[in-house]
Amino acid sequence: MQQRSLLLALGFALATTACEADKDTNADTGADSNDSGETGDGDGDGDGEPADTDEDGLTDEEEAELGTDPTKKDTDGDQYWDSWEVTEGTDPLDPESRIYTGYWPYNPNKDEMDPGDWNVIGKWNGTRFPRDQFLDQHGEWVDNYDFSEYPSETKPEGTYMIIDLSAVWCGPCHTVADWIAKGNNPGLEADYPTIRAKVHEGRVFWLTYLIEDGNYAPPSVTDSQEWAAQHPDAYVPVLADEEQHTPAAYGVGAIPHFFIVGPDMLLEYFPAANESGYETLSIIDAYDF
Ligand SMILES: [Ca+2]
Ligand SMILES: [Ca+2]
Ligand SMILES: [Ca+2]
Repeated sequence: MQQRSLLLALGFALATTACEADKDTNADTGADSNDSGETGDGDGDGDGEPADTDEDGLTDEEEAELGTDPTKKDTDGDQYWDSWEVTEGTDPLDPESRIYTGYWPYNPNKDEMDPGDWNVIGKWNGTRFPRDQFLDQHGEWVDNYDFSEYPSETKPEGTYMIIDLSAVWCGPCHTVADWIAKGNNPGLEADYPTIRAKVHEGRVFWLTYLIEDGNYAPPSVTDSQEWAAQHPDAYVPVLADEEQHTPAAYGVGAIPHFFIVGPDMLLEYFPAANESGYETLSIIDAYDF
């Protein structure tokens, strides 16, 4: 619960920052700010635009009908803006009704992005990580492009992702997952001393893709659930790649394998054939997020 609260607090901080301090950041996160001032009186005098005082994408009038707060982007405090919940059919007045049970981020603009294509991929920097959906440990379909363009305080243009290809049969994969979740591995902690903080402070996303089950077969949602139960971490989505798209496109001989995807969903770093996947962790560790 404490970890969830931290993420919640981060969400609040972001919303507050965007709302009160810097209207420029709003453009990236879905609020369609018009030319009226923050304290617009709502009469639309001259511009004809209905007022959206909190710039959450719902007009004050719509919010009055819904019962949501026209001065708060996220009325129920569940991290998801009121307009996003309306779009996705969840209840903006109920914090238990959320777009993702796992509190994963959400990008309302993802449909405007190039979705890429699993049949046209590359393993070099600047190529696109395709859009897809995967079942997480809560049994929900997760759109991987919801992690795109997600602003953090230090990276307003978005948050980078570590893509972790793991398998149930893979002992070292469990070792890494357990270290991320529990911090119980002095060797890994010494090698990559800043990674866990970066993951748990929302400065980088860690996405675990299960690419095989315990018998080298395609994974299922049950594998996601059992993995997350063994290595519980509220910040890490465990995604069952049932279709095995990621290993087909990005697999190498050894796992765990790690690569970096930018907030634009373009590969930021993919280890060369002669490099260890762990090199990715060194780069994230050294990077000043
Ligand atoms: Ca509004
Ligand atoms: Ca609102
Ligand atoms: Ca809600």
